[in-house]
Amino acid sequence: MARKERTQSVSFLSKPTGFEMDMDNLSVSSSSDDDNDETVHSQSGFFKSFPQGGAQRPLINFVKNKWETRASRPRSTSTSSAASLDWYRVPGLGFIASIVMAPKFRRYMVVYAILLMFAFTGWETVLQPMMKEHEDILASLNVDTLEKVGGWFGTNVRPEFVDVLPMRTLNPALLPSFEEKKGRSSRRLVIVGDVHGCQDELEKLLEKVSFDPDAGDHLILTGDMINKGPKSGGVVDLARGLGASCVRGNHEDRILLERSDMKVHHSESSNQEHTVVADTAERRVAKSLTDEQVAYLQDCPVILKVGQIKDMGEVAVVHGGLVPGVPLERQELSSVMSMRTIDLDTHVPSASKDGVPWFKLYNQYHKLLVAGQGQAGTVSPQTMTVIYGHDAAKSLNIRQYTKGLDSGCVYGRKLSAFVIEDGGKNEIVQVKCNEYVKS
Ligand SMILES: [Mn+2]
Repeated sequence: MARKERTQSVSFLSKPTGFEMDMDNLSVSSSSDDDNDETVHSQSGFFKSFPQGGAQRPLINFVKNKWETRASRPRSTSTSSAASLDWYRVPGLGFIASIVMAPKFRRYMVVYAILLMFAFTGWETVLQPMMKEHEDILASLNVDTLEKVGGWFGTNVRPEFVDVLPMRTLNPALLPSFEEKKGRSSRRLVIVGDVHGCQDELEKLLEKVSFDPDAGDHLILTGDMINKGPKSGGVVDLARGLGASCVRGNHEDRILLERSDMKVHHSESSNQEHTVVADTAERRVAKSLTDEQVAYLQDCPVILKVGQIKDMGEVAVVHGGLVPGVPLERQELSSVMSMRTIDLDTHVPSASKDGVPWFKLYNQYHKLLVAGQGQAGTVSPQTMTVIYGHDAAKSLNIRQYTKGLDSGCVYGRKLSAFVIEDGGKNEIVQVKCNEYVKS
């Protein structure tokens, strides 16, 4: 508005010809204000809407100097408002005032305020926590903190496990070759996440990748192939039939425990004092498995050492995860089957969903290792890529050194396969699943 007013006053001054001022009209234009500036030129007389109070003043009073940006509109000759207009006459201040009072400026201020608010909220809720977590992870891998907490996980004695196979190395003849070949890969590894008894979906997925053991394909299951879903026995039979490799998941562990528990109870059944154990869903699954199926599950190691894969380095398959910097031989087995998060002070893993995910520490550890900033001397400089399942909440989760494949098939989401071909080429293949369990 202020700018417009100025141009008006200029045009008024630059019209010396036909300059006839009707003093009466000038005096009745008292209603003129900011709002009917638009109507100025459409009205018969330009001076009609000229500010009030001019009637009693000599015309020379309307002549402006250039610096009087705002004073082109003397609203009233009364002393009170004349005094309030004085500040416009301070050089510079009038210019600033005209900017601040412009509606466009105020509109922009509102937009800027909203943008600023969004930026602040984003910083507070997303960026800052992310940076904090990253800093904490870096501090966690700093050797200086090792002494403070009295040693990290893996430096203490590992508990004994009975009836559990800790580790196995995959037959190297099954590994894809380092050289890429034309046409179909001569050897492929098809690694499938948590199946949980979803036999139909597993069959669909194998069909989708044209799985053929005779053509050099090998299937690896990342554990939790049984329980929850409808066909636990069927999945085990399918895996056995294909000569698939597997690792022990927390569900295999539980069902196998139920199974051996059942045996103990069975042998003690003559003892009348022993209470009858309730027929839980897990016990029903344990009962439903044949001895052959149980033998197959019993033979699944907790850690499957896959070997060297082009562009991936050393690869291992587990169900839950691995603690970085701890040799495979020293990993604690129940944690390997169940970990989701890790304590940043002590590096003790946990099945809890609350905390820093283990794979974040694991990836950062390897990045430092590769960058030559790791704890040289305490661990092998070799990297280890982990392919795992277990974490349906995080779903498919592919990172540089960790590949999470549990995409929640049994909850009606997807079953995922990580397919590695000759030359280290790899891809994810998925199929949709029926919902067997509400998540
Ligand atoms: Mn699991």
